[in-house]
Amino acid sequence: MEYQFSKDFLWGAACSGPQSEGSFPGDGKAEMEWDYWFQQAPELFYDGVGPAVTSDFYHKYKEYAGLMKEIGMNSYRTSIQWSRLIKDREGTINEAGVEFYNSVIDELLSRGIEPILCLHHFDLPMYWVEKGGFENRETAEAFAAYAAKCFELFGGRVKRWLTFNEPIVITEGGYLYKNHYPAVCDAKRAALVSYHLQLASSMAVKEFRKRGGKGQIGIVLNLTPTYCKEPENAEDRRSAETADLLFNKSFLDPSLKGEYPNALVELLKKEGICPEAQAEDLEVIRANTVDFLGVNYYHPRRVTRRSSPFTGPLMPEKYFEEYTYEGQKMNFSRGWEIYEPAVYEIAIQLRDNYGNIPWYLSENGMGVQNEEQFIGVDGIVEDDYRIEFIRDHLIWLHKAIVEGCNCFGYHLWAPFDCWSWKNAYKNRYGMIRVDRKDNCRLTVKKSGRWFRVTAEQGGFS
Ligand code: BGP
Repeated sequence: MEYQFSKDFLWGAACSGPQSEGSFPGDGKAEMEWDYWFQQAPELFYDGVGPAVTSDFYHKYKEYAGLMKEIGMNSYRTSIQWSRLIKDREGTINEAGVEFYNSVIDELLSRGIEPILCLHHFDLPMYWVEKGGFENRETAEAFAAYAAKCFELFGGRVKRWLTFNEPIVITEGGYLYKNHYPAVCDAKRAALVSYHLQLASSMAVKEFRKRGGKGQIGIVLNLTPTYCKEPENAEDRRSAETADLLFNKSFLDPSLKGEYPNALVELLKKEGICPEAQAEDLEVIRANTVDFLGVNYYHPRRVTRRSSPFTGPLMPEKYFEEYTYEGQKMNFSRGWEIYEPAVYEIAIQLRDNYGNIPWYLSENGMGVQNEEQFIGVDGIVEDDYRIEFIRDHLIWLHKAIVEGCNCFGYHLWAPFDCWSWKNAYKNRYGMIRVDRKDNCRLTVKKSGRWFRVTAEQGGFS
């Protein structure tokens, strides 16, 4: 076989608690930021669909697990909802939440699917939002206590843990670009939130190590490899370096190396937005780097130097402009560039500059609108575009592995169609179709069939 992967390679997919379970008030779950924001401003959400039902994983997890097995998955990442497990700031446990996550873990394990659990996927409970969210250092401490509780409750059966999913998106979504709650634009608050998110992640790693248990802990970072338009131009190169510092290295370096890049600290100081870090907190960050990394990769970032001075409140775009070019390969539906070689370049970076840390591609996927138009005569979504997308990325991943990169798996976003924040059900990503008009009826798409064969063979030709 031309593209053969190792026997223990992870073939799987990822989703999250808030995007799949549904909220279902009455089961003891507390309110989290998206429940609240949807109530405040439903018009911001595509088709007016909020997080109440999503894909009904809360009730249908057994059926989902069966189908995951059927499409060949040997691993599944989801997240625990903090607001489902813990009811309030005092740390009162919601027994129904414990029971639910125990049942999900049991169900997955009984089918030979490894559960990989993330502790936070954009879903801060309102009882901490009310206290200032991650602008408040107390929230970082509370996160570490919640993490410790999860390790105690589920640690015996879960081998791989992740602290946060895409912490930079929490910062940019909530505090720069208004895509997440609290939807403000304030670079100083953004920098503080980023710092506390990193601290919270490192504190959770510390709790994990304290228990001395089995298993490993990592973090999921969405990496956007940054390419400049005119590499021969020094200013252009600088614009790409700055974007890379702000969007990639701001979490990559402290999480993997235990320290912030000097150039980032200098930049934040120059702008007057550098958070005041306590020496003991920096020591926690230094001493608690992760065991492995999850890389979410969707698209690269193309930048060039600014053509005109930046005005308005401070934003990353002060340092670069994004550009598009003719012939750029785009997802025909989602508007994101498709650039597969970036997977290889990320791998080489991690091999050469980050100690060849073990990592896996924890999200990669192709969102498509109105996917029902691709339903064939047999009632199956004929998503050949998704098969091609996965294959093309795996080819570059394979090349990287052959060249000594330490990548141990591929997870598609997502196993099944799921709710996606303000985009709700606009873009479908799954290998399993969820028909929301028909009581969330589930059908395997063509990509699911292809994935099964690929996973069984451990590769493809
Ligand atoms: C990632 C997030 C996921 C998911 C995905 C697709 O960044 O980790 O939670 O939402 O993006 O996003 P969208 O539906 O906006 O295309």
